[in-house]
Amino acid sequence: MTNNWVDIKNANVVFIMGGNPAEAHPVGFKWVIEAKTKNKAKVIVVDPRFNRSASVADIFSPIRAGSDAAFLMGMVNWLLTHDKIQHDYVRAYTNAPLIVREDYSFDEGLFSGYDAAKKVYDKTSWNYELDADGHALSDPTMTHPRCVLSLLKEHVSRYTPEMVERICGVKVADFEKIAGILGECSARDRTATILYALGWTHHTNGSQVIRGSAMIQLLLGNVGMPGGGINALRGHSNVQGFTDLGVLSTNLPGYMPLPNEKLATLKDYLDANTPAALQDGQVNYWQNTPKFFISFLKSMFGEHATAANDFAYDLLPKWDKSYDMLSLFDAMYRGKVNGLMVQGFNAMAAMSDVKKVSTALSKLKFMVVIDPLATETSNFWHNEGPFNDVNPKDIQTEVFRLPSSCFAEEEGSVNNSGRWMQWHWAGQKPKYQARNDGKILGDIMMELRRLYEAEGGACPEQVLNLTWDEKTYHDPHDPEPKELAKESNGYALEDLYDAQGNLIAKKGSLLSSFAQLRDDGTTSSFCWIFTGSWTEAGNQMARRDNTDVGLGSTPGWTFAWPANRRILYNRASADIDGKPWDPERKVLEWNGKAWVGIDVPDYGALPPGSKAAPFIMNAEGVGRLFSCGKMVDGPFPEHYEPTESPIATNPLHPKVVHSPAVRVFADDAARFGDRSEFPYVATTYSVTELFRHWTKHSYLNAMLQPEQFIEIGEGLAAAKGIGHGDVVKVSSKRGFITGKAVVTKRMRRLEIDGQTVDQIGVPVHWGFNGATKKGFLANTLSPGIGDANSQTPEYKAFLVNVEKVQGAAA
Ligand SMILES: Nc1nc2c(c(=O)[nH]1)N[C@H]1C(S)=C(S)[C@@H](COP(=O)(O)OP(=O)(O)OC[C@H]3O[C@@H](n4cnc5c(=O)[nH]c(N)nc54)[C@H](O)[C@@H]3O)O[C@H]1N2
Ligand SMILES: Nc1nc2c(c(=O)[nH]1)N[C@H]1C(S)=C(S)[C@@H](COP(=O)(O)OP(=O)(O)OC[C@H]3O[C@@H](n4cnc5c(=O)[nH]c(N)nc54)[C@H](O)[C@@H]3O)O[C@H]1N2
Ligand SMILES: [Mo]
Repeated sequence: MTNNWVDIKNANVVFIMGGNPAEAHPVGFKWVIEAKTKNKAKVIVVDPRFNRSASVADIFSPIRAGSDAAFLMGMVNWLLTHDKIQHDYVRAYTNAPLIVREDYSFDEGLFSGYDAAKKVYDKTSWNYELDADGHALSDPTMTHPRCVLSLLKEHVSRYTPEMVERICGVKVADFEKIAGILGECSARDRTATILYALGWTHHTNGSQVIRGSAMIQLLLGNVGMPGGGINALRGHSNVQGFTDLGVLSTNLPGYMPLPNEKLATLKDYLDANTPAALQDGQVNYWQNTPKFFISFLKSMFGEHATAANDFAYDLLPKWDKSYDMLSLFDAMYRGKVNGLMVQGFNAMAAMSDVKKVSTALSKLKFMVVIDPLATETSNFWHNEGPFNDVNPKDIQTEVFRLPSSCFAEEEGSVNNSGRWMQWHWAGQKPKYQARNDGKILGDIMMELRRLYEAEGGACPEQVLNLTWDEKTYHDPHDPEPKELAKESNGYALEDLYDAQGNLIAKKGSLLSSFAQLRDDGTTSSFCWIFTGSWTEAGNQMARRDNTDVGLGSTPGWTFAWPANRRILYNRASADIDGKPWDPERKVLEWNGKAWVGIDVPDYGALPPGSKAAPFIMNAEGVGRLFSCGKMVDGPFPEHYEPTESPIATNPLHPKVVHSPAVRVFADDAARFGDRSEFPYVATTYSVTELFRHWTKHSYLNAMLQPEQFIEIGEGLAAAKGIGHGDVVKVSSKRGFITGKAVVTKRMRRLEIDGQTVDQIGVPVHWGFNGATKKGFLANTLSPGIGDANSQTPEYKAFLVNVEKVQGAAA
C-alpha cells in the first residue's frame, strides 16, 4: 500500500476492483465502513461476482474476468476526454510533460521493438528524448505531440465506453456512472482510494492492470494524499515482509535485484543499479544503491567482506534465468531438478495445473517439507482415488517431513499491507517434535557448515564465510527472531561521523536511519528499508502508543518502513509551494523553515522551490504515466485476451489477440483449451470461513465450509438443467473437479463482443487432506501460464465446461 488500512477512512470514494476485502480482509474492511458511514464515501465494486464487498457497495458492476485492463484504460480515456484530471499535480508531479523518443510507436497491438522470433521486446525506444546532460526534454504546456500526455491520449482513445462494454461486458451507463464519481476526485479536496488484490494480479497482464490503476490515481492527483493511493490488500499476514526481504528468485532484501551472471564484478552491479537523475535537481534515491548494497554484503559476510575483495561480491549467487515457481516446476516436470525444499508452501494446492505439479514432484529424488501439517504436497504420492489418481509405485521421490511450529508459537514481526512492522509474541511453545523454522534452518545450516569444513567441496567460502556463526547469534543452531531483526536494521561497524565531524553512531551500536548507511564497509544492514525498526532506543516495532495525531495517523504505534512514513510520496499532498492541496487533509506543510505535519516528509529538508519532485524513487522524480524500462510488455497498459478466451478475437487488434510478451513453456500449449470445447469463463477466489488450504484442517472451519461448491448463474443453470445442490463436473483442458452447484443471481450473464458469456465461480480451499470432505484441488483446472512481468499464474480467467453429474445424490 502507498497508504495504510486506517487511512482508508479518509477517502471520499472507495473503489474496490480485483479484491474482495469484506471477505478476505474482514478486519481491515471496517475502515471502508468507517469511510462510508462517517465520511459519506461512495463505495464502488467491479467484480465478476456480486460478492460480500458488493453487498455493502453503493454501485456494483459485473465484469468479465480477465478484462480489467480495458476497463481501466477506458477510465483513463474518460478522465482525459472529460477533463477530469488534477492539472497542477499532473504537470508538476507526473511525467506527462516529458518528451518520448521519436522511435517509440504502438501499432495494431504491438509496441516498438518487438522481436517476434524470441517473443520479447527490446525496450530501448520506450524512453525519453534526452539532452546533452542526460536529462529528459520537457514541454510544460503538455502539447508537444510526443510528450507523454499526448501519447497517452492517443493510446487510450480506442477505449471508448462502447469498447469497454464490448470487451468487459460493463454497460456504458454503469461505466459512465462510475467514471463520473471517480472523476469528481480530480478536485483538490476529494480523494478516491483504490483497493485491489488477486482479481488484478492473477492474469497474464496483471502488472499492467495495476499500472493502469496507478495512472488513474496520478491523473486524479490522489497519490500521496490521505484517503488516496494504490492499496494492495496483501495476502498471508506477512506476505508484505516476504517481498520486503526479497524472497523471490531474482531479488534481494529492500527491493534490490540479485545480480545476474552478466554482472561479473561489484562495479558492474553498481553501475547497472545506480541510476543517474533523469531531470535536473532530483533526489533520485536509488543513487544510494552502493550504500544499501555494500551494507547488505557486510551483513552477509562480515569481516570476510572487505574493500580489497569487492566486499565478497563473488560469493553472492548470480542468476542465469528466473527461478519463479512456474519455471521451477516446469524444470522439475522435465526431470531437471533433483531435490526440493518446501517451507510453508502447499504447492499441490496452490500452484496452477495440479496434474503437471504432481508429475513434476514425482520426478524428484527427494523432497523436504517443513510444515506443521500433513499437506497435499507432502502426500502428493498418495493415491486418493479420483481426487489424486496416481500410482505410488511409479513415484521415486523420497519425502521428509520436518514438523514446524505455527506463527502463534514464535515471536517476530509481521508486516501488514500498510508496511507496518508489528512485533508479536509467542502464545505458547511448539508442541511435540515441532520446532520453530529458525531452529530447523539453523540445524540444516550448521550441518552444511560442518560438512564443508570437514570435506571442502566447490567454493566452501559461500557457506563458511557467512555471518551465520557463533559471533553473530547466541546459538547459530537457533537464531532468535530479535537477533535477526537487529541484523536487518543494521549496525555501525566503526564510529560514524557526519560531514561536520560529529559522532553520529558509536562502533557496535544499532543504526537509527538508512541515511547513516555507508558504501565503505563501515555499516551493515541486511534490509535497508528496515533500518530504524530496532535502534539503540529499543524495538520500535513493539511500540504500542495509539495516539491519533490527526487523520487517524498513529506514528507511535509500531514502525512503518521506510523511516516510519505512513503515506508514501506524501510530498505530493502539497502543491509546489508546499501548501496542502486540501487544508482539511493536511499531511505536511512548509512553514517557511521546515516541513511540519503528521508524517515523516518524503524528502528530508528540501524546501519547496527546489526542483526535486515527490516521486523520489524514480530517477526523473515524477510519477510515471509512461513507464520507461521496467515493464517487459509495454510502457502503457494494453488489453490482451487471456490465454483461454471466450471470444474469437481481440476487438482492439485482431492480429495480436494475446499478450505477445507472455512466456509459454514448450509442452504447455497442448494443455490450453479453446472455446468450442470449453465455452465458459471460470474464475477462482477465497471465502472468509477458510484460509487458503490450511484451516481446512481445523474442525470448526471445516464445519462452516465442508466441501467444494461451484457458483453458477441462473441462466446457465437453467440451460444445463442444473439445480441448486446438484453435483456438477467442471472440466478444463487440464482435468476436472466436482462440486455442489450453488445456483445464484450473483453470477450474471454478460454480452461480450456480441456474444453471450457465462462465468463460473470456483472457490479454492478444498483438497484430499484435512477435516473437510475429501475432494479435488481447484487448481486441477487452472493453466500454467503467468503474468509477463511477475510470472504470477493466471488463476483468475480460464475456460471450462460444466455438466450435471447424472445420478449423483444432491
Ligand atoms: N478468509 C480468508 N482471507 C484471506 C485468504 C483466505 O484464503 N481466506 N487469503 C489471503 C491471501 S493469501 C490473499 S492473497 C488475499 C486475497 O484477497 P482477494 O484478492 O480479495 O481474494 P480473492 O477472493 O482471491 O479475489 C478477490 C475478488 O476478485 C474477483 N475476481 C476474480 N477474477 C477477477 C477479474 O478478472 N477481475 C476482477 N475485477 N475481479 C476478479 C473475485 O470474484 C473475488 O471477489 O486474501 C487473504 N485473506
Ligand atoms: N486457483 C487459485 N490458486 C491460488 C490462489 C487463487 O486465488 N486461486 N491464490 C494464490 C495465493 S495469493 C497464494 S498466497 C497461494 C497460497 O499458497 P500457499 O502459501 O501454499 O498456501 P497455504 O495453504 O497458506 O500454505 C501455507 C502452508 O504453510 C504452513 N504454515 C503455517 N504456518 C507455518 C510456519 O510458521 N512455518 C512453516 N514452515 N509452515 C507454516 C501451513 O500449514 C500451510 O501448509 O495460493 C495461490 N493459489
Ligand atoms: Mo496470497
